[in-house]
Amino acid sequence: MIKGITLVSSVSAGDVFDRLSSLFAALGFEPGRGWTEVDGRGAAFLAPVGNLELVTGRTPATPSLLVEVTQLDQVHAAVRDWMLARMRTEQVGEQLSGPESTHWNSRLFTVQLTPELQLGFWESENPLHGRPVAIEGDLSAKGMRFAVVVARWNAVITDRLLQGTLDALHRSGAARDAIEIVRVPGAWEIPSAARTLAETKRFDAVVTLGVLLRGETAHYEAIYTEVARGIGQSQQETGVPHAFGVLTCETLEQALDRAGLKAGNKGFEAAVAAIEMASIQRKIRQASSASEAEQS
Ligand code: DLZ
Repeated sequence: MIKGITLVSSVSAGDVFDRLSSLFAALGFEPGRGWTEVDGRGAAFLAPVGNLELVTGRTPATPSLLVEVTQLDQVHAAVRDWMLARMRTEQVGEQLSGPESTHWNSRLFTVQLTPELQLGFWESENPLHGRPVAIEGDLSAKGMRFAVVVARWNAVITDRLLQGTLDALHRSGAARDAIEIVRVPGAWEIPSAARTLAETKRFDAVVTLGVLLRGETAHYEAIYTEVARGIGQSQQETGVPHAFGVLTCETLEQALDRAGLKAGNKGFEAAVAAIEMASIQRKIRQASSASEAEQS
């Protein structure tokens, strides 16, 4: 039901109204819906978030009107420049404080814009303050199990992709005996093997590796579509993350570039994605069990 908070501040003269409006616009406030009538005007300035804070037991932050910003020093410089262009230097010194540390792990400066209107601009010293909390995967493969399905077709490339995958898994902490490699004839066979492995539920993730070359494969599109669909379907229906490391290239040279020569190693990248997704799944499950436990 609550839609927002509005703080109304009366401004004595029309020119002050215009000057403050220009300052707030310059600082990046989104303009809201204003109004004009015969005997007065209103201008609204919107911030992405607002809150009403009640405090007891410790000294509240002052002033009571606080604007949270990022890059406090740049905001301070902008306010200072704006004031210097309109008033004497001594006056600026009296009305604008320098940024100072607060007792609530932040830095703050204040500005007396009119006799009635004092604003505080502040920035938290915690860079994550106010950021939405998100579940994100780690890149540690310790304690995880992986299946790697690799096509033998174009083995000169797929062997390099496999090396990249093993490199990423080992460097991220996966144990040697926690990785099972399954070789299949060609890309076409990858989905079926990936699905059989995923259905065993012995793996945290499956990495699929193959190379389809358009120049050498008459029914390239048909194979590619089915391989991509099959791997995606296996992932969705088994719930086990599948990383897609199947290259589709015009030429062998392009494929070599993507297998470690010039454009990174897509096998390495697929393994990193597999680790991250396995970690995300664990975290989502942990968060769900924790919230179920809380509710019961
Ligand atoms: C048949 C075929 C062709 C023409 N091209 C490729 C390719 O570029 N990459 C690949 O991984 N596999 C290819 N294959 C083999 C098929 O994927 C499949 O292994 C065979 O058709 C047997 O089912």
